[in-house]
Amino acid sequence: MRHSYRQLISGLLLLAFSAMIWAADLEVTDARLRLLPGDLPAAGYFSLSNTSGESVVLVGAESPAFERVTVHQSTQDKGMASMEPVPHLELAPGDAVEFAPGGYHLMLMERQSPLALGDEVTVTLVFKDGQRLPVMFQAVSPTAQ
Ligand SMILES: [Cu+2]
Repeated sequence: MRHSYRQLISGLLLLAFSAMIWAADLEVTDARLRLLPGDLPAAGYFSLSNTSGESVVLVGAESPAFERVTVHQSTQDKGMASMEPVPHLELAPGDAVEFAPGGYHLMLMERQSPLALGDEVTVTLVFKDGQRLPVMFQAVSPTAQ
């Protein structure tokens, strides 16, 4: 009994340690969620930097607060604004990418419950190698950049 406890505890410590390494390798700052009225999708913006020695590939995101979250890129074609899904977004070691109006963004659809300005929402970024990075986004007004 005592033996299996010890194994359990060292297993947990190992888990905590790997989580710390992950968190140190990927850095997210300025995470905000631009709310639109009614059932319109919300847009998620942030900066992501890869401070690890290896490439990472963002393959998606999910949130308990929304039914669907997708990675999008806004584009301009002959003056027409549109957007397309981004199934893979690769960051080389030392690279950073900005999710901002007019470019990359998270599109969050079908709110599960009402959200107010200032609320905090967890969105988990999912990477190709299985890393999952939970990020706290703050709900901001539709006019915020
Ligand atoms: Cu979009």
